[in-house]
Order: sequence, then structure tokens, then C-alpha cells
Amino acid sequence: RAGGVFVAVDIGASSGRVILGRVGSDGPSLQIVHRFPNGAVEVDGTLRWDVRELFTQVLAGLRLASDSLEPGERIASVGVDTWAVDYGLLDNDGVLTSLPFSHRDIRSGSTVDGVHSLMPFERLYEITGLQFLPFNTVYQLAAETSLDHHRALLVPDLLCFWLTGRRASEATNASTTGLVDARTGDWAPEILTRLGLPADLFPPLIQPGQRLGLLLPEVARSTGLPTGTSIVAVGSHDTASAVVAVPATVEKFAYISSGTWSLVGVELDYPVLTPASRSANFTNERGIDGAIRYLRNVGGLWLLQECLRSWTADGLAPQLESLLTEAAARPADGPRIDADSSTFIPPGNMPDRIRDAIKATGAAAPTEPAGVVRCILDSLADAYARTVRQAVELSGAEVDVVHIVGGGSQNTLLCQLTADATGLPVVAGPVEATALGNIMVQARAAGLLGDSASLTDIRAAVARTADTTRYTPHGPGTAPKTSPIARNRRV
Ligand code: ADP
Ligand code: LRH
Repeated sequence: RAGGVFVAVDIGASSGRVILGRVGSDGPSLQIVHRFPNGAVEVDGTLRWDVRELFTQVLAGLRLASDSLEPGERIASVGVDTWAVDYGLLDNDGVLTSLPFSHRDIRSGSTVDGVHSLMPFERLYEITGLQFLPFNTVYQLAAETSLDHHRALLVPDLLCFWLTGRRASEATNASTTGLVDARTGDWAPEILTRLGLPADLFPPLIQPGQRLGLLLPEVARSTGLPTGTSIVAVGSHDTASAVVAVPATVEKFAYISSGTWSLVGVELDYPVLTPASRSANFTNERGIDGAIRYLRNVGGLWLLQECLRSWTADGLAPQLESLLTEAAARPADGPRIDADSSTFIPPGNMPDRIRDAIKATGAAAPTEPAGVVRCILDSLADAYARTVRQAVELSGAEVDVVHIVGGGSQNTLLCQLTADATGLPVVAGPVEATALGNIMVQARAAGLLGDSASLTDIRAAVARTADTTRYTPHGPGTAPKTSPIARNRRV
């Protein structure tokens, strides 16, 4: 089969990249052509995403992608993914009214009681299967003063609108809003009506693999790409794309997409909407081909990023690599915190907040940065193990291996601690799983993988070229391989 060249625009909460993906018969290979930092910016005491600057970086990246082509190559299509949940509001003329809020802004949470008084969380969960996070889109929308004469677009859909002039809501990301029915995968009219939201606030859904449109002429001019270049919908929720590219070679696996957030779970072909699942706060987000990403958000490397930011501001010039080496040399029975606690969601003063959380457990708080780092990684590994165990117990899935993908897969200490805590082998990598998933969905849409290529086929292709490291557990750990619930029981 002939090969093809695709572009992934992949923007995480801490950094963005534009990547050329060449997909041949031996699997995909990536060339990172542009990297840029990302992070919420403070505007008048609120936390926002500077999406205009992000769009400028996307255009710069597309220009570099075009310049990086080998003779005879052409870009078949472009796909865009970013973090989930956050959205921009457009006025009647399609103009962005203000910079989108970050889900870490303090307004998140303030509207939860109001929303639940209109619709109890039990009913919301019954319909959407979405875990409770105080910043889910549904709660953020309730904080808007007026939605009259406004339309909303989730962040990747907004970038795609600016690239093509076409508005659509990509389905995997829409599933993180709290407004989509987990069974139908479509907008849930009952929720929109009961919360008084306009039925057409978001545009209709588009599925990953469908063609969204062509680059606008001015975008083509400024990037050097041909006007006929297509934008194809991918799993525009970064986690959905990451899960596509888990290089699993067996059926029974759990995944951890480890970046600013950690997303820990299993893939199912049915949603789990039981009261037990609701109490454990597991989510049923949509993946590619209607798969369910049954997972839970775990606080993630945000805790470490924020500590590094504080220590840098304090003039300590922390180096991640040496901190991790020092942390690895510390004893295994150090203090733990609840990495899932919502107290860690907002930015600022993280080392002190972690020390306070340690003291609240009755343990002595470390004074050295390396001690804090070790506490974060021990706590994350414990949370990963607990979450894998719960996913297995609640869904009936079985797990023989845990895959860690994303930036955190480079953290050898975290990977080994996760193997030890779960008692399961951990396969770490690829680092750029999200971009790979983005590219493979485009490659399949272009017919490169065969019309009937399944997620399993995509993963096998990724596994052929993926850079991975295997970690063996040093003990039995706590995650069972199988569940008391019979496999495949639809719960
Ligand atoms: P996001 O997509 O949310 O922006 P990434 O998947 O890029 O996040 O992961 C970012 C995280 O990866 C960082 O917070 C950092 O902890 C970790 N990371 C990046 N590079 C390394 C490295 N060389 N060694 C260990 N960890 C790393
Ligand atoms: C990870 C992620 C996660 C969401 C959060 C807002 O980047 O998309 O899946 O919960 O950001």
C-alpha cells in the first residue's frame, strides 16, 4: 500500500506541537516541526487561554510542516486536537467575544449547586455517564452571564473553524461537556432543555474520520499549503487520540495517558452507568468508533509542573532530571497525599499546598524539593493503581498490562512505581501518542490502513514503530487482573 503524509496539531495544557506523520506499510513515523509552550494566562484576575496566540502558533507550525516536506511529498490532510472541556463563545457574526476561560479558573465549582438544583447529579450521570469535575463544560456554561445570541465551540473546534470557516462539534470532545447522551453519543435534549441552554448552542456533531472542510484561502496563503488541503476530524479530545495510539498488542490492557492530567482507565464497548460507577466518579467518554473510554481523571503531573514553577520563581533553578534522580534515591515508604483532591486544581503555591496536605495526614512534610517530588510520584502511582483496580472492578474488564503514554511515560521513576503499585507490567511510550492517534485516524480516513481497519489494527501498526520501555513489578501490587464481575457483562 502507498504511504501518506499527515499533519497533527496537538495542543496540551502545558505545550503544543505540530507534527508531520508519515504513514507507510511498516507503520507511522513522526517528525516534530514546531513546539510551543502553553498555559493559562491571567486576564483581569481570571484564568484564560490565549487562543489567538495558539492559532498564530498553529499557522507557524503549518508553514514549517510545508517547508519540511521531502521532494515529491504532499500533505494529505491536517487534524487538530487539544485538551477538553473549555470553549469559546462567538457572537452572531462568528467573532470570538472573549478569551476562553481555563477550567482551572476559580469560577469552576461556583455553579455546581445551581446546576444540580435544576437537574440532580444522579440524573445527569444516568444520561451522560460523565464523572463529576467542577469544571465540566455544563458547569462553566452556567457561569456565563448571557448566552443569548451566542454560539459555543470547544477549543479544537474553534481552531478548526478559523482554519476552514466551518463549524462542527467533534464527537469525542463533545462527550466531555456533560451535554451528550452516553448511549446515543448525541447532544442530550433533556439536559439542554432543563438547564435552559439554547438547543443550537453547539453545532451538530462530526465523527472522527469525517472530512470537515478545506483550508481557507487566506490560511493556505499564509502557511504555504495548497488551497485543496483538507482538515479531517480526529479524536479532537487529546485523550481520545492518545487512547487510539496505545501500542497494545494484547486485548486486556489498561491505559494511563500521563501529561498535565493523568487519565486512567480501560476501553469498553458499552457505557457503565451504575450507581457504583457514579460513586467512584468514573467517566464514560467517547472514543473512536463508538468505543467508551471508561476512566477517571487523576491530578497528574500538574502537581510537579506547578512545584517547578514555584521553585523557579523562588530562584531555585530546579532541573527536572536531577530532581527525579534524587527522588528515586529516597525511601519507598515516604508520605502520600490524595493526588485526586480538587484542592490541587487551581494554580499557585503548590509546594506549600502539598506540604500542608502531608501534614494533614499526620506525617512530617519534607523540606527538600526532591522529597516533595517523591511524594507526588508515590501518590500518583498509588492513585494509578487504585484507579486501574476500580476500573476493573466496576466494568468487568480484565487487565494484563498497563500502558503509560504521553510526556509522563519518560518519567522512569513514575513508571517503575506504577508497576510496583499495580503489580502489573508497565509498557511506557510512545511520548507522542496523542499526535500518533490523531495521524492514524487521518491515515485510516485516507484509506491507507484498509477500509475495515479496527482500533486493534491501528494499535498493531503503532506498536510496530513505537519507542517503548517495559517495567516489571517488584512485588504483587494491588491491582487485580480480573474482576469479580464476569467479563463482557453489560452493566
Ligand atoms: P500535556 O499534553 O498535558 O501538555 P505532556 O504529555 O506533554 O502534557 O506531558 C508533560 C509532562 O511530561 C511534564 O509535566 C513532565 O512532567 C513530563 N516530562 C516531559 N519531559 C520529561 C522528561 N524528559 N522526563 C520526565 N518527565 C518528562
Ligand atoms: C487532558 C484533558 C483531560 C480533560 C482535561 C480538561 O489534556 O483533555 O482529558 O479532563 O484535559
